[in-house]
Amino acid sequence: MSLKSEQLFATAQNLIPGGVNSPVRAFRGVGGTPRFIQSARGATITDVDGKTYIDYVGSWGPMILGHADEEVVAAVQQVAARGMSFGAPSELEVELAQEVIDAVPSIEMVRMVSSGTEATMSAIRLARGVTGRTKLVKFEGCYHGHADSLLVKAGSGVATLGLPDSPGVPAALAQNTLTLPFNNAAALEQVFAEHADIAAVIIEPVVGNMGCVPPKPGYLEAVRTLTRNHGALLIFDEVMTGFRIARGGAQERYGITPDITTLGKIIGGGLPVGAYGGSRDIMNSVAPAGAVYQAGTLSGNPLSMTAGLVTLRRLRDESVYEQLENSTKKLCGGLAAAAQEAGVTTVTNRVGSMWTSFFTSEPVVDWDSANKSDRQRYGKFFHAMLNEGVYLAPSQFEAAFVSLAHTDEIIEQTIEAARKALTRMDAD
Ligand code: HOZ
Repeated sequence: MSLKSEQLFATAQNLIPGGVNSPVRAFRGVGGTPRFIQSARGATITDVDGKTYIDYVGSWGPMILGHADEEVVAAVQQVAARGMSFGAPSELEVELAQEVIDAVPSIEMVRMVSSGTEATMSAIRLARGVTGRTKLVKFEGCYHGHADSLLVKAGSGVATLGLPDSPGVPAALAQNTLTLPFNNAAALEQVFAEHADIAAVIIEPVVGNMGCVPPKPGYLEAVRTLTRNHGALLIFDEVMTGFRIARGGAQERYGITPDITTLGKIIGGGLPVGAYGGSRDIMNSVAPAGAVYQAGTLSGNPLSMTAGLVTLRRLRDESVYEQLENSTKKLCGGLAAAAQEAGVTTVTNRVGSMWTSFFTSEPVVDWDSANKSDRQRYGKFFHAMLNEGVYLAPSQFEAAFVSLAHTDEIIEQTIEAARKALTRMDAD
């Protein structure tokens, strides 16, 4: 029973569109009532009805240290007592900028904003400003936030709700976004042959927003070469992958240098943040150094900077990535074996501590193959896991995340829960 969650959801639906402040949370991808969360600690979250779950959403990526990490909480409390926002520069912004620049190979200068959406929106304006070109290339099933030019064949909540595009996006704007299949270099080559006016190609180098979909070997290299040869900028959207699949993100893991990188999630340690960065030359085009305008009242606020700084400093130790790799590998191996034992066909994709089990029999390499997944079966699995005390993403088309608080014991408990859930899901 989730009585209090049901009551809260009923009330919320009268007050907030769909009862939630971000669509995927409404459980429409899996059915049922969203759990209203009261608290979280380490690898677990506890709902208002007092049920505790092992959590693989991790606030959609930021909680790499686990929830309510003591050091992060203490630092944020201390800083909050000295003032929560100044609308003027502070030392913490300089420290976080330095931390990001030291870690992310292609970033020489960085600008802080307040969300991933703001970061990608600003990165695109910058690319257009620098190149003097208009068109943008994105990939089907990739999601880069909810700015107008990016809500075309997008993943995440848009895919979950089955919305092709969003009303309210002017056709004139959508026409400037060219959408191609992910993992298909020939399609990108062709689009460059047909359009001379491409300012930028924006890509999730490892997609998280149609579920976890890795790049095929050589694909990112081809994207880099094509963009360079055609004078377009390459934007890596590392909001999810930054400090997640390696300290320096996908660009470190795959050895590719983008022109502009967007960040978010982990760099705010659980508080609202986004960032975009690149070479000194490109970033000096941003106001007030240059003419491309972008601003924000809460940008670089001391609370987000502090939570981010404490988090990133803890991630300096390379062994954390080894731990994440090993625990997620163990988890995904266990889940795949449990599915096989139960006679349930799944395909599990993983890069570092990002993963998704797709309810399909074919390799998932792009949106078309992800979209072949059986959403209803995912919904059944999701609820069976919830009954066993494991909270997964309430959509087939979202990545799951392992944190440093997911111990071996917690991973084993999850695999055991999956054994039961996969055996019982069709009976429920
Ligand atoms: N679309 C977000 C994840 N890819 C979900 C955001 C949220 O609901 O918090």
